[in-house]
Amino acid sequence: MKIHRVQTTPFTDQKPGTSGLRKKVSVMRTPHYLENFVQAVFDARPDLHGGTLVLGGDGRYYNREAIQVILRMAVANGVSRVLLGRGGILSTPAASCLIRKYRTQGGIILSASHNPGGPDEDFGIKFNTPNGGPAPERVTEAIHARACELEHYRIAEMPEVDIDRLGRIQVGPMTVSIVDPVDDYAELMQSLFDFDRMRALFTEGRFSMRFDAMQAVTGPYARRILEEMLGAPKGTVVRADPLPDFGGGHPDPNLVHAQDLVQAMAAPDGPDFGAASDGDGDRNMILGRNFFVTPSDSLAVLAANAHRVPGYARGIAGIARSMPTSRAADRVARALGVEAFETPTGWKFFGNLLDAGRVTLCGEESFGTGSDHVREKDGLWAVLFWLDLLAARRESVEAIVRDHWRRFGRDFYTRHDYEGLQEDGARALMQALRRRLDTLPGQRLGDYTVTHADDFAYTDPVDGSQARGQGIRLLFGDTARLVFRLSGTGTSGATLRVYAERFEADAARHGDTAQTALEPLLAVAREVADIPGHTGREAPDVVT
Ligand code: G16
Repeated sequence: MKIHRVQTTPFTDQKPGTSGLRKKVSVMRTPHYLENFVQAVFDARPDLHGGTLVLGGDGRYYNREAIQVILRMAVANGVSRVLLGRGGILSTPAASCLIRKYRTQGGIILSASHNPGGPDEDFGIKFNTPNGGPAPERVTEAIHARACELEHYRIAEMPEVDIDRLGRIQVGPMTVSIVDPVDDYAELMQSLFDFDRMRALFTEGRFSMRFDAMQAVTGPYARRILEEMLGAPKGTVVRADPLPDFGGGHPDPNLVHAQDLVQAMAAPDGPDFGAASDGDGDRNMILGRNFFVTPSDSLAVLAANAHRVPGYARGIAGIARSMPTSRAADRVARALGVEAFETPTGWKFFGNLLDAGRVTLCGEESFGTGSDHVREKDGLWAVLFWLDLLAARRESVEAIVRDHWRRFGRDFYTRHDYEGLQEDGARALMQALRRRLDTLPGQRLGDYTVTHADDFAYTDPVDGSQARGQGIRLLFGDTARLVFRLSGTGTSGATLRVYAERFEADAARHGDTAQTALEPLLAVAREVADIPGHTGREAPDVVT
């Protein structure tokens, strides 16, 4: 087998964002671009030489071509075994599961998550470390540094590998083991949840569910587990076939992009339980009949009920949430007497806490929930957790959440996204806020008085690593909070995220909608950040 050493010019824009490198397909297809990044991964992770690499992606446009390139480069870089999902398919949590279960030296996951797919849309690539989690910043920085200085990459000359047949293929000195993408993941789910109890829900026939796979990677996982293993009627999983362009949709499980599901759940005879997941299967949205569970509440409810689910019946060690996620989970942690952590946005920041056994459950407002069973957020896991809870409590989704609010109080919560902004304007907005951090405390803004203002910084309690500039926080006493940050996952322009929350202990006031309860606070946000002035926008593009 011939190994070529191909000359390349460094690409300085290969800096991974919140979760890996995400670019337009056209950029990824620039000659040597993908190869440059992959070589940087191999160079930054010498353990892969002679080691095992997990490989797979969410099946989006360019997935199959990229898999072939990475296989050729893996041989050339001395990888001894690649564990590949059949057809190049692995959901992000399933990839994490494989990396951990087979104690590999890491994995390459091809996905741009909830971003649209297709020739003119997005592609992504990220490296996960042997703990199964997204590479921490010191690793992504090493990969980026290497990508900026590379002069050559190594690639083998070989025929295409048939990635659609299960089994082992020998490619020169390297073995490619093509595995069923669902098997190991399904087995892990069985070890955590009470499958008999959930099956009874369906077989008794008084319960109905709709799972929207959004024509993305979770379809095969949900079909196998919900319909084949748990006996949910065929058709429970809709839009179940993964498509390279996600059917032209935006595979983001939220109230805007999963409209069909939201409407189905609003019908008088709609299903009892609705759920959706995203492009690569790590996000989730939870709905009851005509009832939306915010991701922040979902984390808090799961934590408060974890003792009812077999995998967590022994109790949880602690709970972590990303900073912009509401503080609902902190109240549960306090009640349980366990530690609560507030980390920057990005699942990678949970890794050390999970590895150290300090936390069991983690969650983010961006429709991400997970636990120590893998090191990624896990969409279907969250859905199964809820399903097991519904089976255990035999109450509706809405009843469970309202009961939770009565016990712990309600954290009204919303996020407003202003998308496709001019980068200069968005940066200027953040800079202007930053300049006022010292003078804002004590000021009265609308109905609220600022008690604390900062640019969130985090010191990892396990290894002491630091992250700065993670979002502007304006605190208004213990009850209300505004957060401003720029998204780190977009591929063009800038996205401003404004997060608003307000705590309400009085159950008599829990009936308001989040938008009504938070409008005065959102008015403060518009004004204090001068959103119209900096962005030219009067209203957000997406409200969740
Ligand atoms: C990624 C990260 C999450 C983060 C989300 C949004 O999710 O893994 O931790 O919360 O992006 O990030 P941002 O607000 O910077 O756009 P995913 O599902 O895209 O991998």
